[in-house]
Amino acid sequence: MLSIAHKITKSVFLVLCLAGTTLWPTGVLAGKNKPADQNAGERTVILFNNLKALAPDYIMVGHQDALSYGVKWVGDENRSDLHDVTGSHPAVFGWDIGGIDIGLAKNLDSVPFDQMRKNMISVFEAGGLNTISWHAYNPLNGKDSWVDTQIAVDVVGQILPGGARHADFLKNLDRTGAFLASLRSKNGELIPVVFRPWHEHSGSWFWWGRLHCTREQYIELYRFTIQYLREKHALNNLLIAFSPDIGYTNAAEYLERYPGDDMVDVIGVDDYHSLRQNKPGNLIRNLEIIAAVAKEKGKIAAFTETGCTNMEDKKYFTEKLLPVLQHSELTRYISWVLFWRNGNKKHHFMPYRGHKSAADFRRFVAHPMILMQNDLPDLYRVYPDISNEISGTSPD
Ligand code: BMA
Repeated sequence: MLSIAHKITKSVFLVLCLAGTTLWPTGVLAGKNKPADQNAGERTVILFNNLKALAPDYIMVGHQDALSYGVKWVGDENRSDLHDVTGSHPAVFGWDIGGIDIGLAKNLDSVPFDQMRKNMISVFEAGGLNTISWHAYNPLNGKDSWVDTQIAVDVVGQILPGGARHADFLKNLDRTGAFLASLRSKNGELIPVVFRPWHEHSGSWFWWGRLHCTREQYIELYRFTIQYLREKHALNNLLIAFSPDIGYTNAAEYLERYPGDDMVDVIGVDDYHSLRQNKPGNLIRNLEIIAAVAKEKGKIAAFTETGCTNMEDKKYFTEKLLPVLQHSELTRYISWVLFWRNGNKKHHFMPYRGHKSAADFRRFVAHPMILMQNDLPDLYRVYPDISNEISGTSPD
């Protein structure tokens, strides 16, 4: 016999299930594709679908730490180097939470986490896209992500379930999860974000890189991380980005350590090398491979990190990058390009006010395919056709 309490609980559960099933097909999400997380929140589903709808025709500009600092300034309110140069912030805002995992108040590049959270929420409120990378500290010794590329270190093996240091990893993951769970809009709703953990694993400069773990260990690390954040921290706001570095020449090589379609939403690549080495053909190939994989899997493709060191090439944007991005239907399918940070005059990947490549960047963003924040509608709303909401001229 069921107790009364059980009966009530059971009927409440049934009502919730019914509400859930009727809401999904008839509400705003009707006909929408679901992200990898089958329990993704409504805004996250909307974002995923809007990004897919924009993918064939537009490429958004992203900049790491755009609102946190630039060359010769730190922490100014509502400022970015790109705004100084073009009158608009970028469309995509990159952040890094390396350091949250060991309880620091500032990330590895000195950005205070409280300020980062506030800025991320304001990006969401303005309808823009946040993407988070994670230069995770080494849970064995508390040092940063970088290790010797020639000498294998066994960190991953020890922090996986059953490993001697698993409990230490969980502590770090709990701090990371708590930060992600604190990213909430005014009404308390989790804001959708792209989360890009364990990046550039095809190289060996990070402790989770190729030399330092097996394929199986890497995949287990990735899957464990995402499942733990989704389940233990109830995060239903994450679009997950997979982003190896260069080093693949076909889809099978690209997918060698792929953690699975149920984990990943964004098929990415970090490539600083191809243009630096004057090999645009390699970049075209790398982007075409990720775009083809993304299309085939019903996912998003993104150029998750790049940049020209110190903007030494004055025509980088219009003469090097734009021809690559425009090259084919596949390269044009890329959703965004994230340029790395403007740390200082000796370490920056974007122009700043007065810089010699500012004019070239202004010409780049004037291209109808290229989107800055000013061109974009709110990415968290449903539109009959989001392409009609883009400011300026059509891409054709
Ligand atoms: C690197 C450099 C470092 C920085 C790190 C994480 O490429 O920019 O200065 O600490 O990324 O942002």
